[in-house]
Amino acid sequence: MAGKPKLYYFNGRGRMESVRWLLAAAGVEFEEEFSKTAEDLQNLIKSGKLMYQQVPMVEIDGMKIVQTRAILRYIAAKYNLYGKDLKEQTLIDMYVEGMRDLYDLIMFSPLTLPEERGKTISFILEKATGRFFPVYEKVLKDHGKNYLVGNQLSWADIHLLELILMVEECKSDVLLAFPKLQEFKARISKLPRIQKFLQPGSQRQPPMDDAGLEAAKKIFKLEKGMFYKHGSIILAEF
Ligand code: P9H
Repeated sequence: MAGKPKLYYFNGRGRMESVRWLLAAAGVEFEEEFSKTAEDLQNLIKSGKLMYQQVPMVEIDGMKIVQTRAILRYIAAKYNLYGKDLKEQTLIDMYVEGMRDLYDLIMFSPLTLPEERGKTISFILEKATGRFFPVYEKVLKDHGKNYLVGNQLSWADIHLLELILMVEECKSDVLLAFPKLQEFKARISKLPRIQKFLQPGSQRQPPMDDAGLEAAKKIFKLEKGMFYKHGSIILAEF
């Protein structure tokens, strides 16, 4: 019997949070090894376990999977969360990749310059309500089913709930204009495995706070003068 999957990352959401969500929704228990310092990460790199000297990395089924999307796709396919055929899989990819465009804006927002933060949040909310949420609201309205694809739970549903909760952290009443998404959120949150993951004490990570940001800066050597460009906004500079 293979051991539990083991997740290698830092003690925060970042790129690994979607993996935690997907494993929890699949009912799969997992262990975590947190890099708490730059030295921890360097030691992990020296171990040769990281193909690109980067995390996230997940040890599962004798593999050391890196690249967040590759990790997620493997888990989705392995636990029957990736549709029943190629067309459903492609629909799920379309939904998940769209969600990820918005998700990455939120994921990097803690790294935004403090004076840019207001503009970043406004940009996130504008894209959430003007581009992304309308798509998923329409899908649920048009087919009248409980799930986004094939009337069964998939990776797309799990990622959408995670994303909805993250956007609500930016603006709590953001779903006011999206009644189907409100119903969807209530329904999916009540699924036993997800309900358990949403309870305090689970391996779900809270939003990044200042201490977490400082830790991430040190671990990943996010130094002054380095910045990420995403679309037309500078996301972070130190
Ligand atoms: N394509 C931390 C907090 C929030 C968001 C991202 C990073 C990329 C994938 C060390 N890993 C700041 O960028 C840290 C990747 C993986 C890959 C890393 C190095 C990141 C973060 C840590 N940086 O999708 O998995 O960028 O290992 O030397 O690159 S995560």
